[in-house]
Order: sequence, then structure tokens, then C-alpha cells
Amino acid sequence: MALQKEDRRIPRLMRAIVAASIALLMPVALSGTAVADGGKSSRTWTVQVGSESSDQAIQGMSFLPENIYINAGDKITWKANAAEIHTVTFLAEGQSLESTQPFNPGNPQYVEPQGGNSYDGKTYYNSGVMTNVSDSGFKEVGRYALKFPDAGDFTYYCLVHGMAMKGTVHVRDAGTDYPYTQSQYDRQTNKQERKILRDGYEQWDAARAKADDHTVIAGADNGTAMLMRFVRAHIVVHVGDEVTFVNDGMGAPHTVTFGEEPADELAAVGDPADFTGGDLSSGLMPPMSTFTVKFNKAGEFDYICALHDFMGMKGTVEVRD
Ligand SMILES: [Cu+2]
Repeated sequence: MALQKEDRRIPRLMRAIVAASIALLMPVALSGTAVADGGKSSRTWTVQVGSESSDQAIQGMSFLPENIYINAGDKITWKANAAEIHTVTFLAEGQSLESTQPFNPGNPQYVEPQGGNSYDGKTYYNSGVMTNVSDSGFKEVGRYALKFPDAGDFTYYCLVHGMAMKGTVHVRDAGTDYPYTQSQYDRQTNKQERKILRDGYEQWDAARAKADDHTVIAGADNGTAMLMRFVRAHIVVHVGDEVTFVNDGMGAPHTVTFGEEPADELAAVGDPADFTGGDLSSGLMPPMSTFTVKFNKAGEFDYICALHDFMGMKGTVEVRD
């Protein structure tokens, strides 16, 4: 018996070495082996929507796996995997992504499920707002399932993050061998999630290096990994000082909002040149934009990002005489 065990160990070790060398050669590609369709019954596959650190500070704009190969008749279930809101949206024939941007939180075409549960390849299908929390301010959808009866390559988008976040479902004829198993996709997903977190923590370090008592980094992102924090979240200034808030990202919008959150969370409110307390909001701060506030009264002023406060994106400016 002991001998048999010994015998098995060698090929396993060799397989590990082969797998490791393939991984070295193709760090992004999957080392997949074809899997027989196995006949009649259709399969259900899983795609993760978003990814995040446990404190929600880092969010990933990604569908994982981004590309999935299934057969006609199979089904995909998208699972909300992060606090940040996302959608799974197949545009109608002839509809451009640009015409849907920016995301409109007040429009049911964006935030509520649209289309049936079997994809026809040409009309508009939308999951509605997907998130894994219950305090996003939207009616959340935790899972979205679609059946794919016909072969074709179908690209879908997140309406919140536009070009930064897309995926493709490759549907082949029923009976075609699958290039990858779900567990191979899952391993690829875990690897990519780890990279998103590493990138996010790098941006956090970069934000700390850029911030000072009069410069607050109001979120950052590299187009895939996002930092949902104000850095420095607590600053001390003096009456008459100006503070500049910088959206240091490429893809995600933020707000700087003091006092009551406006009914339209993206509306600009108040006069930033003379802030003495009360309601003041930058309105939507697109990537690479700034918002400067002059503090003319002593006190402690709390603020939030109206879009991401439920993930902990909040700060305080302490103004001294
Ligand atoms: Cu934000």
C-alpha cells in the first residue's frame, strides 16, 4: 500500500511542475484543458460582479471571469460580490454605450431589471443595481440569471462604470467541448481579485504621499481597482484656509458633501468660496477633477461622498481660530 502511494506522488509532482511553468509563461492566460460537454443536460455557470477588500475601501470594476465560454442552452448566474453598485447590461442592437452614459440613478431603465430571463441576442437586458449590501440606497439585486439559447459572442457592460467594466459571453453550439471548467475560472478569478487588492493598496499609499493638511485625495482608481476613501480623512486647518479635494482617479466619480445630503445626490449645493457650516456639496466630481472649499468659521465639519458613504467614504475638517 505504501508503495502505491509513493507511485502516485511522482506524476502529481510532475503535473505541478508543468502547471507552474505554464503559469510562468502565461501569467494571465488560463491553463485549461478541454472538458467534454458530456451530452444533453445544460449547465449553469457563475460570474462574479465586482470585488472588494473586507473593509470595502478597495473595490474592483470587473466581471470575473471577463470572458466565459458556454454552450447554447446553458445559463449564467451573475452574483453580486461587492458593496459598490454595478449592473449587468446587454445593450440593444444599434445602441451605443456612450448614449447610456453617465449612469442615471433616477431612470428605471438603469436601476431596475429589464428584459426576460432568456437572452434573444438583440434587445436590451439589464440586471438592475447589483450589490451585496442592503444600504446602498437602491433596490438591490443579489443575483441575475440569463439563459443563452443561441450561439454568438455577446458583450455586456456595467452602466455605472461604462467602458471600464465589461465582459463577454461566448456561446458555442450545444455539444461543443468546454475550454475551461468552472473551478478553472474560479482560480483565475481569485488571482485577479488578489491583483485588484494589491493595486488598490498601492493607490492608497500613493494617496497618502500626495495628501497634506490642505489637500485631500477624494478617492483614486486605476480604471479597475478603486480606493473608496478620503485621504487624509481628518485634517486640521485654520479659519480662512482653503482645502482642495482631488478625485485622483480615471473611472469613478465621487462627491464632497457637508451637511444634509441633497435629494439629488449629484447636485451642487452652496458656495464653496465661503463655507461657514450647513449644507455644501461639490455635486458630481468626475475623475481628475478638484473641489476647493474656503473655511470661514471655526468648528468640526463632517462630510461624506454621497455615492460611497455606505462603504465608509467619510471625512472631517477641523477648523481652528
Ligand atoms: Cu466616492
